[in-house]
Amino acid sequence: MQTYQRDFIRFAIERGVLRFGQFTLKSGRVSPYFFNAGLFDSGLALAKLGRFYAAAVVNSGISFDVLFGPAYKGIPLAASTGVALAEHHDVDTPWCFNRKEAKDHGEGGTLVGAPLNGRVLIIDDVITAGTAIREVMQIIQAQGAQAAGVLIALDRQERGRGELSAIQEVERDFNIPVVSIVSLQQVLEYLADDAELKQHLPAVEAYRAEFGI
Ligand code: OMP
Repeated sequence: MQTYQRDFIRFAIERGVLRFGQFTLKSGRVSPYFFNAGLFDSGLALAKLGRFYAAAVVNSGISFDVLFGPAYKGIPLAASTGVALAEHHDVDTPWCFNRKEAKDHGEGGTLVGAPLNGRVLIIDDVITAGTAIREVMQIIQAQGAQAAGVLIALDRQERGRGELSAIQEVERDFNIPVVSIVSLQQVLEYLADDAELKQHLPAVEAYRAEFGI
């Protein structure tokens, strides 16, 4: 695990973004942990978050032309990643996002920001079963653009439709890399090293045995 990844897990736990308890997921699975990116809810938290995403973009080596933040949660994530790439990595990258509802006045349409052209790096929060990200791929394909990869904060390393993880299925079906700031494996390592958080390990490991890859 790299230093920025350990720092990210600590930061997510401190902000209450990564929590332990009992949570029903979109997929219907009942999970002993949840990652709520909406709780990076201050200017400083968002600035720091953008730096973690930007570090992961650079670390991934993925080349792309435009950042895309899917509505709603992906929008501040892509925006803060773009800001951090400019401020901390000297890279000025175009970025854009979609609306969920088409607008029929003003600039119109469902896309806002830079044109959704060329190689697109999708910035999102979490992939569990892969439903949300498949919808995003349709938006990109409809524009005639090409997905270059997906960057998320947490890879929950769960099975998708079959035996592969949802992320491995997306990588296979769309022939693109999916990278994350951290994965469940790294969260487990972090928990194991922390005297207080260790108590959550058995539940998370049991969940992983049932739904994980
Ligand atoms: P899938 O569409 O099943 O891949 O689920 C991804 C979405 O689930 C995310 O975009 C979130 O809205 C939500 N989610 C979280 O935000 N954090 C989690 O830890 C788990 C989920 C989830 O419901 O699976």
